[in-house]
Amino acid sequence: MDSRAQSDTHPHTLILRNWIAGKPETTGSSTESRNPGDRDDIVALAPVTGPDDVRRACEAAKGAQGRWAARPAPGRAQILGRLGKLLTQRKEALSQFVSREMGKPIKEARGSVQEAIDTAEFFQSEGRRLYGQTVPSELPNKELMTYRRPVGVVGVITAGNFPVAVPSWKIIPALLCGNAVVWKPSDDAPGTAALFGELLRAAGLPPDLVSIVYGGGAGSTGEHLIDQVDAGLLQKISFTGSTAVGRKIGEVCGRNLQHPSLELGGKNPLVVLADADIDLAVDGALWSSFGTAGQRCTSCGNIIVDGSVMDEFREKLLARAKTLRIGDARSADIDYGPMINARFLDAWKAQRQVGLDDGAKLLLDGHTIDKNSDYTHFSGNAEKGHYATPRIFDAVTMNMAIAQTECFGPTVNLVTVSGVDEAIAAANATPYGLSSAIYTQDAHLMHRFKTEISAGMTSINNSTTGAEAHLPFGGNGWSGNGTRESGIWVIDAYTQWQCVNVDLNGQLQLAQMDTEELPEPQLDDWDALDSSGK
Ligand code: UN1
Repeated sequence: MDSRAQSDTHPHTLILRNWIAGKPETTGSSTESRNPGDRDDIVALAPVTGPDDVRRACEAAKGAQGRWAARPAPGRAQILGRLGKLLTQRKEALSQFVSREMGKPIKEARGSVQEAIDTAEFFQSEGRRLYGQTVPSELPNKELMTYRRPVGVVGVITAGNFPVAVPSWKIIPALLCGNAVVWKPSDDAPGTAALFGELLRAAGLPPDLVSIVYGGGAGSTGEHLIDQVDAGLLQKISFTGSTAVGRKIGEVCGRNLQHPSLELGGKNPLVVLADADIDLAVDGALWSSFGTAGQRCTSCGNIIVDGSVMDEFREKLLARAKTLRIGDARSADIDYGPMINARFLDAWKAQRQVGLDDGAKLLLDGHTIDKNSDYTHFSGNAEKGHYATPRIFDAVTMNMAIAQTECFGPTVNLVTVSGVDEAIAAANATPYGLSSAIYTQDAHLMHRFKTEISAGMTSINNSTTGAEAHLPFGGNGWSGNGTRESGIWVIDAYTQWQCVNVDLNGQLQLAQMDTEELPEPQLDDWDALDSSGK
C-alpha cells in the first residue's frame, strides 16, 4: 500500500493517504481537491486528519529525527541533491499537475518547480559547509568552537499558491540541518504534496522522517498541528499564509519560548518616478499585479506614480490590463488562470465595494467570468472555473482600506504622489513590509529608495515578485516575524548554536577570573601636556 491510489470510478483522481511514521494511513473523512479551472475535475481526495493522528505523527518524528541528525551533514545533503535530480527528471509531469490542481499557468508552474530544484541544489552543497567557528579563548590551552545543532521536530504548514516551491524552501533546509518534519500541506494542493512526498522518499530519505498529514487549516488539521507545540512535541513551526493566522501561531510559539518562521501577507508597493522608463514600469506593474491572478504574497497592491507621468502610465496600464488573456492554466496562451479557490474569489468580489465605500474610482471594473460575460480574451470554460477579470482602482489614497488591506486576487490601486518624498512615504504607509519596487533611472533616487523603504525585498526597475533560491525571502512588520527563507540565512531558522570549550590545561581555569591582569597604564605626564601652542 502506498500513499496514493488511482480511483476506480474516476481514473484521473488520486486517492491520498496520510503518510505517518513511514507508513500510509487511511482516515475516516476526506475532502476533494478540484481543478479550479474545471470544477468537474476532481484532482485528489485527501484525508482530513484528526488530532490523535497528528499527535502520533509528531511523536514518531522524534525518534526519526535523532537517527537522521546522527548522519553526517554531507550525507544528508547528498540525499537532497538526489531529490533535486528527481525533481528535474519529473519536472514536466509535476508542473502539469501543479497547474491542474491550483490553476497557475504552466509556464509559472515550471518556474515554481525549478525553484524547488534550485533549492535542492543549493542545500546539497551547503551540507559540505554548515559551518561553525573556531574562536580564540581568553585562557591558555583552551579551545573554543561553535556548532549548529538541529532544532528538533518542525511542523510545516504551507499555502496553495506555491505548492512545491514554498514547501521546498522549508522542508529542504530543515532536513539538511538534521530536523524531522511533520507537514500539513494546503488543502488546495494535497495531490501535489503527495507527489512531492513521494520524491522525497524516492531520493532516499528515511521513510519516517517526513510525515504528511492532510486537512484544512482553522479548526482542522492545521490547528491540531499547532496544538502539538503546547504538547511539547514540536520544537518549531514554519508557516506561510495569512497575517491573521501567523499572529495566532506566534502567540502559541511565544508562550512556549519558541521562534517560529512566519512568512505572511503583503501590500507591496511599486513606485514609478517622473524619470522612469514608463513602458518598462507598465510591464512590471502588469506582471506584479495580475501575474498568478494576483495570488502571490509578493503581488503588487499599490502602484504609486508621480503625478507628472500618471496620465501616460494610467493610459498604458489600462490598455494592457484590458487585453490580459485569461483561461485554462495549462494553455500556453494565457496571462493568468483561475482563482485558486472560492474563498479567494469571494474576498476579491467583496473588495470592490470596500473600494467604492472608500471613495476610490473604478478605472477597470473587474468581474467574475460566467457564461454571459463578454470578456473577449477569455479562453477557459466559464461555467466550470473560478475566473475573474482585472480590477484597477484609481484615485486611491493611502488611508483607504483598500490601500491597507491585502487582497489575494487580480486587483491593484493607483496612488498619485508628487515627488520622491511623497512616493517613499506612501510606499511605507502600510503595516506590511514584504517586497517593494521602484522605477527610476536616477542612481541617487534608487539609493534613497533602497535605504528608506522598510521591506525585506526591494527591486529596482523590476517587479515586486521574483525570489531566487539563494537570496533571503521574507518581510518586515505584518509580513512576518523577521525570519527569512532560502539561502544561507534560512539555516539560522533550523539550527541552534552550541558552543563547546575544550580545556587542555590540566588544571581548573576559570573564565574572567584566571585571566592575565594587565599593569596599570602610566600616563601621568599627559597632565602636563600644553595644548595652548604658545
Ligand atoms: C508566496 O507567494 O508565498 O517571488 C511566495 C515570488 C515567488 C514566491 C512567492 N517566487 O513571488
